[in-house]
Amino acid sequence: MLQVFDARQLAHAPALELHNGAWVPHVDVPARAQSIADSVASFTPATDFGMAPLARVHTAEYLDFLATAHERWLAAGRTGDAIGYAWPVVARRSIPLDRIDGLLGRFSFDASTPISAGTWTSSYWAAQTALTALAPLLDGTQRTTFAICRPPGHHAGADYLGGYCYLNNAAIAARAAQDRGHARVAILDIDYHHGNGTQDIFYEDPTVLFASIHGDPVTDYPFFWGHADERGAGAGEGTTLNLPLPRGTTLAPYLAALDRALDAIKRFAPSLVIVSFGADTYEADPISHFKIATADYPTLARRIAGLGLPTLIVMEGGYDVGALGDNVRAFLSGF
Ligand code: SP5
Ligand code: ZN
Repeated sequence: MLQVFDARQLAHAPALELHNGAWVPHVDVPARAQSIADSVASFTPATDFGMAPLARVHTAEYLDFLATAHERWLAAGRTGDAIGYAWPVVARRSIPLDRIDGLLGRFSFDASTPISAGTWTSSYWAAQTALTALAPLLDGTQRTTFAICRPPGHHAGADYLGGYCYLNNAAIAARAAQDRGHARVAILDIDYHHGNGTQDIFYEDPTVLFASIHGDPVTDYPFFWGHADERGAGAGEGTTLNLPLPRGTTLAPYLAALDRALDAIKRFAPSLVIVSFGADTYEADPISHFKIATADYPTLARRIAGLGLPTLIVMEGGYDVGALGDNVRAFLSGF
């Protein structure tokens, strides 16, 4: 199995996030990606596919903002990480603001996703990592590949960051696959958190199925997306499937939900599947609340492998750095 990792993803080093009213050390530490890379036998660095595949998913204004936000923050006389403190209420009109604080609010939705000096570099190479891992699936030389992406991507929408995510690596890979002839692509999101960015990007798109199993947003971040009645809209009605599960969920009910997601994928009949894989479903994850054990991950993976489709695995969350390498290796072993 080809595994792709690029060390430029370690440049992203946000210091703090706002958590329960306090500024606490950010959990997306560079050591996360390094521990995954250390746990796989060998990896290939990313190839540069340029900006075009990113622009298939993200707006030009957003990409320009993200690439320049930290410079603008410094130019405004600030130090450290750029972060917003005011957000537009849904459906407020878009105002062409120039002040960095206005832009940060406009292009983000939470206070846990600071832009550090290295954020653009790492986000860019995380997207290239996903594209590099996709390439051998497109030419048929591999059946399953793994992209060690950091920062993660599934909370990032077409024009917003949040949830530790800046560019939506899985969505960028999905569009690139479509551009290379895969008319129908399924994204199976098994991170603990709902992948609101991916959902938004494809919400009205009947050609991409988004199926997600996640902690119930009634109790868990990102709260405003991921409820079971969100099923897509317009031409995309029915191609979004949300399977929220309660805190404390163990393997058996998790597998029941996974089988529902896999049945939906089979009915959709894609020619390629992208797995947004978060190891934050792990029982000891410091910010999540499912009870999946390391020994359970091969079982999950075998069921996904049972689809028999070319499969790109894209790394999303997972914050128990000490166990992360073992959990990822366990998951990959099921393929
Ligand atoms: C990709 C991904 O897994 N993103 C998760 C984003 C969750 N963000 C908010 C949850 C609040 C947890 N803050 C924890 C700080 C503990 N030190
Ligand atoms: Zn997560």
